[in-house]
Amino acid sequence: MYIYGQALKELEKKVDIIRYDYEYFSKFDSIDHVRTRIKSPESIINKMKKDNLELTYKNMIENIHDIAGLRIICPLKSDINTIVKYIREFNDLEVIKEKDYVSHPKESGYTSYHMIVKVPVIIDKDLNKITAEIQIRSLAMDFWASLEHKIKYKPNGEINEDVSKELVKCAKSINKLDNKMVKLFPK
Ligand code: 0O2
Repeated sequence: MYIYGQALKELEKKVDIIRYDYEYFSKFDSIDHVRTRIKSPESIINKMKKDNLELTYKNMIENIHDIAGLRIICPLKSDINTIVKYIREFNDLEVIKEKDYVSHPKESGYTSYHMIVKVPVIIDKDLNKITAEIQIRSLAMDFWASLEHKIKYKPNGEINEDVSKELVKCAKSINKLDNKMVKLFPK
């Protein structure tokens, strides 16, 4: 997993560049904070099983694109687009997939922008292109998503339907609140 850790370090350097550049020219923060994680072996195996993949190293490398994950949390929903544009501009990052759950929220109400990128990493003088996932979401949606994720993946199983419906309603309210905040804080 060392190589994924290196990929995340490279991505964090890019985030610092974005942060510095944006703040210098606009005098606003476009990034509240950043979190990184390396997917646990258990989660990797679960995902491979869910996708009906034979548990081989090759299948893992080729199909599991979120082993290295970096999450960028923005104060406002409108900052998400700004960050996406910056990421696309890095010549040495190859964007291989994008999912726009901001324009098209998931059924759960989840809104976020996901990008799968290939990050150049030099290990022992060899250049490697490592796949990583970048998730960009608002502070308010991060609050919802973190709790919802915890509730959904409770060790003692399924959540009941009423709680599930309430969570969808909460996500929709947060989305409305996010849109209101964008109007109150035009940049
Ligand atoms: P963790 O611990 O965050 O990694 P794919 O096969 O990759 O195309 P997948 O894996 O469903 O399809 O990808 P997708 O839809 O881009 O979303 C994967 C990740 O987004 C999840 O990772 C969550 O982090 C986040 N996510 C997506 N939908 C929801 C949602 O409804 N609620 C919350 N809270 N998070 C969501 P993991 O692997 O679930 O977990």
